[in-house]
Amino acid sequence: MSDQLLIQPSAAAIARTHTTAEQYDALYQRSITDPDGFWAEQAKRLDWVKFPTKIKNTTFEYPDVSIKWFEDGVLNVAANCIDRHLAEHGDDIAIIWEPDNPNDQAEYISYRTLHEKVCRCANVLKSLGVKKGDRVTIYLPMIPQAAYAMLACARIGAVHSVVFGGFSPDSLAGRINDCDSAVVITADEGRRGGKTVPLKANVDKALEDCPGVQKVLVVHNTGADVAMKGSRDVWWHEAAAGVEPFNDPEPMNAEDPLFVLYTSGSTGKPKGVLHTTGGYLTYTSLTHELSFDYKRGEVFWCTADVGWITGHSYIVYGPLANGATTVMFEGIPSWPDASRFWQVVERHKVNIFHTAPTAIRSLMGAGPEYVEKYDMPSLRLLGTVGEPINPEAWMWYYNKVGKGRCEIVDAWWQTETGGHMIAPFPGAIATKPGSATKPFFGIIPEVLSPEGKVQEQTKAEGVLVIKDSWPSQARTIWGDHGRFVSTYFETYKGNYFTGDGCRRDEDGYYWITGRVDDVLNVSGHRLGTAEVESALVAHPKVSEAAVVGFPHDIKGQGIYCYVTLMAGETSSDDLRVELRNWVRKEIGPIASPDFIQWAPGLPKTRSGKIMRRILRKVAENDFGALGDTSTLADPTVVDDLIANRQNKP
Ligand code: 6R9
Repeated sequence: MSDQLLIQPSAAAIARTHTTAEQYDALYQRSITDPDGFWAEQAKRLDWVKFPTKIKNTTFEYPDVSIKWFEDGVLNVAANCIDRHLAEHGDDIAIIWEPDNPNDQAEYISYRTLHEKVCRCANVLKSLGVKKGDRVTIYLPMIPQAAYAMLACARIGAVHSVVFGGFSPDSLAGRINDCDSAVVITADEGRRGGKTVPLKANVDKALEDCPGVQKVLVVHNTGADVAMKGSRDVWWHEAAAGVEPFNDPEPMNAEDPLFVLYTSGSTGKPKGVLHTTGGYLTYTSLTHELSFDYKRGEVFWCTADVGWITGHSYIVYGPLANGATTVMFEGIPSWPDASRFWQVVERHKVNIFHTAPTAIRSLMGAGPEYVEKYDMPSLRLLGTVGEPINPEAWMWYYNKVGKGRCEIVDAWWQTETGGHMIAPFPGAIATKPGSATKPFFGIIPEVLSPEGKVQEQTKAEGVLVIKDSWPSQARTIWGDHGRFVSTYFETYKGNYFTGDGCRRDEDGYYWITGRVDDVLNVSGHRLGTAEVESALVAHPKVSEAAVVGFPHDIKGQGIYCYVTLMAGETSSDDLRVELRNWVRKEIGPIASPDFIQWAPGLPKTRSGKIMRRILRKVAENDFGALGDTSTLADPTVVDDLIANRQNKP
């Protein structure tokens, strides 16, 4: 064993676990040596209209990548998440909705009520002309209607594309047009941290550039006075009152699309990651049960937004497929103060709590008094996801929030993987603060050198790839299968390339070190440097821009921008503020630059390529490690960059 801190599972976790340490080893081996047998058995956890006879049919062979799971199976995701629980568990609570303002009433939505709401929404969508295979964009705050809308799409076989409510009208328009949605679902306004978000106004603005959108379904949420456009805009509550509360779920092929979710890559254009029906639900339901050791009756709270994959898989689909009680929280961790999360845990007797390292670090920074007031005896397990967690934050989570008696589950995965890939099985795998530990069933991680050489030793460092397919893997990028193949399967042939760097220690534990491509992870949100660059150069005064990440205490990574102005323009602090607001408007507040440095020239090679390595080092204040600058077209720009490095926002 290594000398790193190793935290053994508690006696309580061992006593109740679904999977003991011995079972984990045996089942993992079986999942690798006999994937057909293993996954056929796991698929039985769902209700199928027709159980599949073909289980795995996949190849990572470049360029003929093809991924099919359960391909002759037929099922409906909404029926699995709702209808099958009705007979025995109809009165169980499916969703606890906790509003932004702690003085407002929570809502408790039973599976029976969920059924009615989803059926009505499904019928409304049909009445608006939505058919199987059509795309529907959902731009909603964290209100129950977001889950109803997703499940209603799944029920009628429409493909949803949820866009995070913090994205700007421009970002929304790009995502609507990319997947050709004819229907958008939104709300008058959203609420977050005591403020309102003008969602309907944003949609109106976005739709100026979306000629294909025919109908907008609007949730009456805050009651704000919003403009409704005659034949286009429809109030949800009015339409829902006029349709039947029953709807027969559409039988779907296991490989029919379930949803598209846009995520950032290393180019300026976000990718529409496509997930399908049978494999996605089998895997998210299995990981939800095993990674959290979930048992029926427990209250499960994942604090993500449904606009991200974590919200899709572990607020909506995984938990509801398992008949769980899932908490949906409209608010933020810091409002009205830094005890808001703990107040909600006590109020709803949450057993399993799941959040992101950025939230943990900021609450840690707010001081211990907020969390110490709360005993939280209901808590049993704490999850962390979205970015690497530093051991200090891990220990704070373990000691202060979990009071030293809760298991910590650090789950590494991605929008493209659909569900958890590397995570400790509670009660079976000892944890190490900062490590996501061991692979889930069916997952074969491999560490390669950057040049692609397999690292044979257990102890190794390099890039992380996955050697074979798993059921909830993304199938393609919407409308651009070539980009799917080149992004994930071209660099390290025969493998799925994750874009992450990683270290494997002598015990075979995986430690994710972060992205090795031009993707930033700011507060757990993925953002392409190229997206921020194209927003900057869209400003009339900007001629060129280069964006890099730098280590940030709370956010994990911050955004550092080098900007070259058009000839004749003068730099000023006012212009800095203007550019920062411009980027917020172009993409959304999550892309707000931390630093903007005026750069009369950028470090380019003679072939015109920007040497980002140098820009990263300057942003990190690490001038000693600039490396070879002799290939630069003009090496003197580096002195100017160093002299003008920003250390004040
Ligand atoms: C689920 C999600 C994916 C990227 C991924 C990696 C980082 C996620 C992590 C983690 C270290 C963890 N990441 N979980 N890094 N430890 N437990 O976040 O999906 O938004 O697509 O981001 O996030 O860099 O490649 P997504």
